[in-house]
Amino acid sequence: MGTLVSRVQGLCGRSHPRKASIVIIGPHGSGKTTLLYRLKLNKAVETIPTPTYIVETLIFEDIILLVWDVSLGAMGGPLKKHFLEGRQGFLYVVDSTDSETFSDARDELFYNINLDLPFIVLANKQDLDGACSPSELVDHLKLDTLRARKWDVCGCSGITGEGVHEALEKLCKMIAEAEKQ
Ligand SMILES: Nc1nc2c(ncn2[C@@H]2O[C@H](COP(=O)(O)OP(=O)(O)O)[C@@H](O)[C@H]2O)c(=O)[nH]1
Ligand SMILES: [Mg+2]
Repeated sequence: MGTLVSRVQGLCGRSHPRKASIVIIGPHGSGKTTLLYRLKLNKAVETIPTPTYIVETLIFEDIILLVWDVSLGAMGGPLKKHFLEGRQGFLYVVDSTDSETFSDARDELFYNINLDLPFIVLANKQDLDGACSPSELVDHLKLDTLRARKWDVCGCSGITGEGVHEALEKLCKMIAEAEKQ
C-alpha cells in the first residue's frame, strides 16, 4: 500500500502516469465533502460547511486524481463554470432524500454547467429510508432529455461507502474514453 507521497512518486516515475482533475459539485448538504473524504480516506468523516472549495490529491487505481470539492452556493453558477474549465470530468451529487432540491439541481445541471465534460450524477444517501432510487432520480431531474455527450447515474452513500468506488471507476473510464476521441 505505501503512503500517498510514495505512491505519487511511484506513479510519477512512470513515463506516462495517468492524471485527471475532476470536480465534485451539487446542492449544499448533498454530501460532497463527505464523498471527497470517503474517496480519499475510505471512511466517513464529520464535515463542517465547506468555505468555497477544498482540493485534495488522491490515487485511484493507477491515476493521480486532483479532486475539487466546490461549494459556492446559489450565487456560484458562473463561477462553477470557471471551476470546471480545464477539468476532465465531474461528479454531480444529489441528496436522494431531499426532493425539495431536485428542481434547483436540475436547473444547475441544465443551464449553468458545461455539459461537454463526462459526468456522473450521484444519487447519494442511499442508506437513508425514503431515498429515491437512481432511476427515479433520472426521472426527477429529467436527465433523459440532456443533450450531454457522456453521463451516467449511480446510487451511493458517503457514510457507508456503498457505490462510491464504482462510481469513480465509471467516471475514470468515461474520461479515458473521451480522451481517446
Ligand atoms: N445518511 C447519510 N448522510 C450523509 C451522506 N453523505 C453526507 N451525509 C451527511 O449530510 C450532511 C452534509 O454533508 P456534507 O458532505 O457536509 O455536504 P456538502 O455541503 O455537499 O459538502 C452531513 O451531516 C453528512 O454527514 C450519506 O450518504 N448518508
Ligand atoms: Mg462541503
